[in-house]
Amino acid sequence: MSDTTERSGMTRRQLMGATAAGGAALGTAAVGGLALTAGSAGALVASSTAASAASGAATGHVAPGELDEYYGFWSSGQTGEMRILGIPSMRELMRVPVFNRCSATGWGQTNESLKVMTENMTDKTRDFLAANGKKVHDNGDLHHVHMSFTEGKYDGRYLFMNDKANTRVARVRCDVMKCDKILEIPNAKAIHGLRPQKWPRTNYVFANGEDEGPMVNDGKILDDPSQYVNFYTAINADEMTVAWQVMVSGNLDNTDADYDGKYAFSTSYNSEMGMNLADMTKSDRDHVVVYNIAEIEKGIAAGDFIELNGVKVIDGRKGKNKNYTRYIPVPNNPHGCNMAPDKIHLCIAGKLSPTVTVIDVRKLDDVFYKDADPRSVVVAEPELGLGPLHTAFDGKGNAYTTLFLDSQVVFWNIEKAKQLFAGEKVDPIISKTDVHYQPGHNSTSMGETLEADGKYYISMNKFSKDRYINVGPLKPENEQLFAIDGNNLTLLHDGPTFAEPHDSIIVHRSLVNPVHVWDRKDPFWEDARKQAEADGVDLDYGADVIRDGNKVRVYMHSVAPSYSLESFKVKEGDEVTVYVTNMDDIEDLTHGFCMGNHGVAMEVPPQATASVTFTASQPGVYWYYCQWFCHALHMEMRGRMFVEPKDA
Ligand code: RUQ
Ligand code: CUA
Ligand code: CA
Repeated sequence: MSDTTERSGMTRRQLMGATAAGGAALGTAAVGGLALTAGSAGALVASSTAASAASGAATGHVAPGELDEYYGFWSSGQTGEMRILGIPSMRELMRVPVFNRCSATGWGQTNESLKVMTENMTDKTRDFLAANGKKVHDNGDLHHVHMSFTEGKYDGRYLFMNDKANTRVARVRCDVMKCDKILEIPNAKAIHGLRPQKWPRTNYVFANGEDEGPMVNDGKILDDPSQYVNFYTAINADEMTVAWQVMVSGNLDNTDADYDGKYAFSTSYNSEMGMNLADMTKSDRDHVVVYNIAEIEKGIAAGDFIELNGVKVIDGRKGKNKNYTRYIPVPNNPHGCNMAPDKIHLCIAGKLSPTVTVIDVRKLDDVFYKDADPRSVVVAEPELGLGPLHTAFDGKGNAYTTLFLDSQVVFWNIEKAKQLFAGEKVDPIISKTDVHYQPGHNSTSMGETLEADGKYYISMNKFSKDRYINVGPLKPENEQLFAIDGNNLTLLHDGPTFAEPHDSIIVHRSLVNPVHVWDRKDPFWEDARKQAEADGVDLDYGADVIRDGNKVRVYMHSVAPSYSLESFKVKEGDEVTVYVTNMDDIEDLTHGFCMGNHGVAMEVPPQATASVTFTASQPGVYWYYCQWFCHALHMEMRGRMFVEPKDA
């Protein structure tokens, strides 16, 4: 961290130096002051007190300028982005656009982001979007964010996340905190639960298809649910391609994987294959599907699959092939599916039932290979309260389950729950704590890994009600941070959030090491690099306008506070692509590019290239400007596009 101070110092000096070189008439003092407000001041303060970062842990208090001990990676539900928080301060640090479109960064508009959003899209979706005059979906519904694992521990490489709305899975690179892959999952409908494989490493990301549909969904079957199926998908995490799918009976809600690399699990709340609420809740029992990964891989290798829309699909429906899947009956309409870091216990939250079903995953071999009764793997089923949704762990044998209807978290002991199940007179419940209000997901620091440390607990509450001053009929959600101390949870912080984080993970900061500036050789703008090469242009220091029929490619770079092109000319009707490369190499010196009245804007962080394409259909003079406050002379960082009339 110590070099941050130095580099921040350099930021200021270089800002002033660049201004002087630009021949600005402003006094040095004024420029220095402005440069500080452009962002370097924060970095200076933060780095100077970095050493005391851990000091606030006991109280959760992180003083201004102090750094958090943990990263919180947050989903955002129907906003479609991923968020980064500091824990325990609960400060929101960053929003990473993924499935949504973003006005600030140009996500969904730049050619680089459009490539990520479209390259692994099905043809069907591409055609659908074209029919609606679009290239990408405008929305997403991002529920679950999870990090890649190596041997049961977070490895800091990637974050994976689902889009329930448009059946996609995305990956975010942790080195730059940008989304680099979005994969639309064929056959499945509405990807909900998502988990990376924990052991031996994240070779697969597992993803649940929540909505049922006809196997071949071509408009011929509606009212014959017996022909409806669901798909469980294993994604090759390195390639971000579909490895295989399993066709299953009943829908799929949440999923998790074990710590041995042998089994993965899904909860199903609609084993009835009902098409309405009454039918989906009709049975006494639904089930947990258990996937035998090695047997499925063997089956695929032996050719026991059908090919459906380019994907190898194995038949794991009830009673079809008992090597691939087993169905464990659990109380009706379960929800959460959480593997404890003791490597043994899988906790299935009852939702409609006040219970959590605890499965000993070591007993699953007997079910698969000795045909033992599927219920024989259940080792506890404690009654905990109303509306159990998700369970988190402290690494000390305890579990924390959210009670949606009771607006509480129940803190309980797994071993005692097993004793109770075996007939002993013990109470597994350690405490119940009120939360505000109606919790869905929860998470503990490092709690879904072998390094669960039992320090912090987050309750992600679906309602804030009276917790904040009124902002109108649409209220924020409310998230509450607790310290776990002994047998108690101590409330440290309430944090309002915009629609609608579902899930979160809390990762120690030592495991996450993003860069400060991009590497010029980064593959993210590979296409721009190739195009510049073909055009004989220096992408790094370009100031060129290349005409290619009615396509015009404009290359410019930025060094605060100017672009290398102060104007360029195109003709009415030209398809214009503007490439901007930020040659500043100082941390936090982001520029932007906004073309006035063209709906075009993007971020250009240090040492990055970004590009955007539009049609110049209106003759006239248009100013483009830097839309990221970068310098005392940021306002002056602008230029003109001149669009000549067609027949001028
Ligand atoms: S689900 S509130 Cu989308 Cu994670 Cu349980
Ligand atoms: Cu460059 Cu503002
Ligand atoms: Ca049901």
